[in-house]
Amino acid sequence: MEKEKVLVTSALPYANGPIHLGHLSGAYLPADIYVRYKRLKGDDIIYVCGSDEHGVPITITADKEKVSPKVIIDRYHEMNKKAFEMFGMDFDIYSRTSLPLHHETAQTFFKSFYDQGILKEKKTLQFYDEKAKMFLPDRYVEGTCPRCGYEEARSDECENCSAHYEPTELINPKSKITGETPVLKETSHWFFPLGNYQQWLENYIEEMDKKYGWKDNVLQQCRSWFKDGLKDRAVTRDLDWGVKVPLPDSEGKVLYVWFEAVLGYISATKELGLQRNNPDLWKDYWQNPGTKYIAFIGKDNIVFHAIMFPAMLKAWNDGNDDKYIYPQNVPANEFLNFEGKKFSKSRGWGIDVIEFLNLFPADPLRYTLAANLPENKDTDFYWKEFQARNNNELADILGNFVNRTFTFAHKHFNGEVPPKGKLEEIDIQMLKANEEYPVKISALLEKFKIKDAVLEMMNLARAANKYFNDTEPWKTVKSDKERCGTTINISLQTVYTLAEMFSPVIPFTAEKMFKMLNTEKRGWFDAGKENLPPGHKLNKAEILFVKIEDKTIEEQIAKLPQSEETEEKKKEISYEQFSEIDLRVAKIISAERIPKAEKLLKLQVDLGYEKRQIIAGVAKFYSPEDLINKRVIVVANLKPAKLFGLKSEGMLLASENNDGKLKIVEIDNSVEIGAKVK
Ligand code: B3M
Ligand code: ZN
Repeated sequence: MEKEKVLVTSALPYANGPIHLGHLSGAYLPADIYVRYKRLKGDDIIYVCGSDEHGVPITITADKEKVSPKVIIDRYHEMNKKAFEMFGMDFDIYSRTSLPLHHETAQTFFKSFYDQGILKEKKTLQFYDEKAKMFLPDRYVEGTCPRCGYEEARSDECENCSAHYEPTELINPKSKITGETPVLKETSHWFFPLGNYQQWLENYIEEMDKKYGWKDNVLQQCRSWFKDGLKDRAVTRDLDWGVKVPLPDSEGKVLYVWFEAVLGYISATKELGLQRNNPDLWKDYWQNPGTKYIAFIGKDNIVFHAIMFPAMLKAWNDGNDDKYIYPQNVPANEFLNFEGKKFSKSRGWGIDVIEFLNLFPADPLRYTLAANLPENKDTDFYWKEFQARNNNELADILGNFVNRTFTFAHKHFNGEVPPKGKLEEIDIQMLKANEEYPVKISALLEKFKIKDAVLEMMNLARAANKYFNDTEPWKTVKSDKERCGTTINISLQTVYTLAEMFSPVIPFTAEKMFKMLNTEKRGWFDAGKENLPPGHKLNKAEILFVKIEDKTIEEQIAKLPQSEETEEKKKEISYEQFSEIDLRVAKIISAERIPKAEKLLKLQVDLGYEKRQIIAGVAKFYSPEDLINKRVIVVANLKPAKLFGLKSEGMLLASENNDGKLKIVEIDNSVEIGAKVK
């Protein structure tokens, strides 16, 4: 099999808080499994990651704690690095974007774009806090939404009604730093003309998908960006913290964090080369057309990795002699939730990685997360599932098989691999499975179907247990020792195959298995061969998995905040207050999408006594056809509002899950249109 040259990156986590299980499932564990497998296969691979140490969230945390951003990034860089180590991440380097090497790299890119005349300078009006003497980034300004009246709207978008507007439209803006009313002041920024690269990007993505099969969630997001048309993106900000803009007269300006963070992958590879006394190492990957570059990320980072970053690399390549490669695949995952709700630091919902790994070993967590990766849709971590995966799968299937095999080898064969006797069909089938599984699992891993690959690994362990049961060595040990030896020989070969197959997922356990087998890894495609000659001496067995008791899991569940603490409850109202709301049954007569408003649908509803137009934020959950003729409940006396410039006279009742999914409250046809709801 031909060796590949592979470069793998995982999104650089913000050094702004501890990573949690959701991060692991999104961009880190799948990449680690892939990398470990590739290494076993003998491919030439490097795996690069590090902390993203700039950006407004970090300065906000620093302000809150009244310390410098440096204190924050040092704290969380170390913490996350340690968490990744405990979790068994096999990075070649875990770098950081605050390093001078990264600043230089990012500035060189910016300078090249500037010198090529690619960047456009534009003057914009931006909020300025006269007391703090600084321009305020979007997240530093809060005010009342000009569309729906929500009072905690951000300066350019409202999370309540999803409206986007100009900061100048925000009502009653307040600086989050001083609480003062900011003024609008002119500033100028550099814009990257992403639109100029749209055609190229569309071709690039189409070609990559054709050749390598991109994931649907990634393609869909990209296509929706293309449909809207790519626009100029500001790549500078008025801020102190970050990579300085390398131009004269740009005091107080830094590169936009996303512009430089993606380049952090390159800087980290440069640092790796320096550590290995091979300063040109990075070129051998980033500028080698023979390298396959895979960028693992979570779904919220798709636009930056599948659109922005390739466009930047293209812009570099257009104007320089040294040429970068582009991501060959961007296998983005959806999100992992925790016990049915989104992870939330502020509500205490979820668990940090270090906290978890102080309680349980890494492998059961790795296995549980890997068996349930959010590859195509959001998934959940449940404590009970974690317990079940550990007890019923790792311990009862894999652990049990290894344990039975070793017990027999030590008790009846002097701790040595017994020779095989004459093979029966069942033996031949088991040996065949040993050869076939590595091929099958490899095909899945190559396609980033990691969850399916993990399922197959456990299937091999299931098959092995069945083989052990069906050959009944506890009987043959008395009646036909040679026959018993055959079972144990083949079982030991299978323990070897399992150790190697499972090692990308549960590396700590696999190490123990190799030690017990008193041998080393041979490499992925040799795993299924007969690796242990008769007479090979085994080491003594170790316990691979400890069962987790109900009480241990219940303690963890009990630690979660009760729903009252996580739910914000509204204040009591009187019956009169409630009765002021005019709720009516209405029929939806027509529904259509609103261009540029991804979340909204324009509905015409019949209230019996009149027809109304309602703009409803349900476009993500319903297509217009779904809604026609449905009977719904409408707040009929709600003050009319304008959304996206369209009149909205009323509101539909809908329920909202913790993950933000909306479901419209429906009522059946036996109820008349216009009926009052009380
Ligand atoms: N730090 C966002 C995140 O942690 C961002 C990723 C950067 S990748 C270059 O999700
Ligand atoms: Zn709003």
